[in-house]
Amino acid sequence: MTNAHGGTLVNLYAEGEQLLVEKEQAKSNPSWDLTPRQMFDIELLLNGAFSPLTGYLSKADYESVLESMRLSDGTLWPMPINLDVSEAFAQELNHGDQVTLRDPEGVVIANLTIGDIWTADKEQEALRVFGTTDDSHPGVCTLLNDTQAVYLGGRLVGVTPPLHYDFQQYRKDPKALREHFSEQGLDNVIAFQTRNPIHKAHVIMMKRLMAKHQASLVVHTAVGITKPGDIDHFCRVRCYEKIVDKFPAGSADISLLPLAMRMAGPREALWHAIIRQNYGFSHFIVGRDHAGPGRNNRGGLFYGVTEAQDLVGSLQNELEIQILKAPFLRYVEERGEFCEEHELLSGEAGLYLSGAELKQLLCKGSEIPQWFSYPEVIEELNRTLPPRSKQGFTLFFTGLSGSGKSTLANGVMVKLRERGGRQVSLLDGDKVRKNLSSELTFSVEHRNLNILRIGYVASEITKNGGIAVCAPIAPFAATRNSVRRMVEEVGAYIEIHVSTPIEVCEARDRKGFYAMARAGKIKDFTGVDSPYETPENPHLRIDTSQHSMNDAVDLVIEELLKTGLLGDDT
Ligand code: PPS
Repeated sequence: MTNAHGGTLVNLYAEGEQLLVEKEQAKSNPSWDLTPRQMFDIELLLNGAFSPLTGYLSKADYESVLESMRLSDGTLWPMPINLDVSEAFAQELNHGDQVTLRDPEGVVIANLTIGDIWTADKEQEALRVFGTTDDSHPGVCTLLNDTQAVYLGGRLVGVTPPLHYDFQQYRKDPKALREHFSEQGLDNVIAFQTRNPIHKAHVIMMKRLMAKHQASLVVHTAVGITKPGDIDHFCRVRCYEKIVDKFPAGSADISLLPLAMRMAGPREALWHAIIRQNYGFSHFIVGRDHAGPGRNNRGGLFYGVTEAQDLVGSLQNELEIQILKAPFLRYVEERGEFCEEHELLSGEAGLYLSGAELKQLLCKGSEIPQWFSYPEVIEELNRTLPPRSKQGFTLFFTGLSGSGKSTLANGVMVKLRERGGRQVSLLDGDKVRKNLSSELTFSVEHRNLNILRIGYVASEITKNGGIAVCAPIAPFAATRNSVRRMVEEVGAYIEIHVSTPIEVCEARDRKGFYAMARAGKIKDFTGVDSPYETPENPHLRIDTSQHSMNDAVDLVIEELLKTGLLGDDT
């Protein structure tokens, strides 16, 4: 299908007879359960948002994309899109085999006919796509830690479109949005990509571009995976609903893009533009530090603020969609208006609040300045984002057996309850092993599974505003990091290393396990014949042989007060 904007649109869904054949084949194919990230990718592959892709990239296309942001036939396409699967699953697969891809409930989404199978060089991919292997970059972190080792390329045939229950009135696939634009006679429509709430400066910036290009506007918001810690899309969409009437009647709309962002800056901006072209937009706004992941470990930006605008702008002649550079507006108090940098008079500084600064104000429960946003938007943000002192968090104690972590965790829990006003749950190592992980051994694999279970429960408690106090041994750094990432998607994660030396733990030997381990009666005992990887960067280290338990509890509470999570201090 073609229309005025966007070129040929791929549609990978089977219909009629072919659909019946695909459903039949799915019954005997090996199955792969798609992860949330893979669900977003496949939705956009199948509905043509990723046109001209007809499936996951072949190895040649993948390498070409990394090298030159183009498929091997020269077509612009900056982002590797592959199905990553485990080595164990890949072992059974060969070129030409079919795999059925299912959603987490087992519904058949698509059949994949495998073209290429290969083990990805992830460090190389990170360098090419993100320009760094620094895993404080969220895209790099996902790639290096969560993406499976083996990549599949191949052709997809869609069976069932992924289902969404939320905001259905705003969910239009590329075909539906193109048809909508045609029916409404909308020739010029600007897409505004965002993963944040919209405030006054954004609205004024968009109005300026709309007037200049005689265009209407769609807030085409990413609602798949965005940057960890972002305000969730439920709240954001409710905020967008409050700003639509700030535009001339009927000129602005909302539409949802189920995109798993990579936060790859310039490359990602180009990808965003191509996707919006596929949705039939005539114009696309590229922002400052577009799809930037924030600051790196040294406090600097990963990409230059105009790098994305420069890259996409330089490729304008290969794009059908017109690229608009977002002007950067500041509020000039003296004049009571927003100005672009070049409009500032000498001596005028202009006010600006970054997304992170806004979040800080909301977390402190501080007032948001009137010049910055609309009261309706602020009210909505306050409704969803309680101040930090009312948000959930996870307090994760890790340390050797006998280090005192259970006693300390219990003491802290009791103190928190004494303060009141918060729901506290204790996930102690022994108790979890009895109730949640009774079938698990102390092998590396089972320990990791045990800790991930604790992390899952802790993140659920945290998400719902509770305090999860965890006290397992958790000997492996990578697993602790997985828990941290899981929790940080929904709240704060505080790690406390109970660093009591092994000699002291062994001398205490309350349960007699050290003696049994030394005598070879227990195998894989942490610190004896199984390793403990010392946390590199915990919030606090407490050696319980150097402090009374009362003091140790106080140290933890003091640390929590410093973070603002208990409300009395910041
Ligand atoms: S892990 O590694 O985090 O999964 O361990 P965890 O679930 O916290 O262990 C809970 C308690 O199991 C007892 N125990 C052992 N610990 C370590 N290694 C071996 N092989 C082992 N076998 C039994 C031990 O008493 C742990 O409790 P704590 O409170 O740490 O002493």
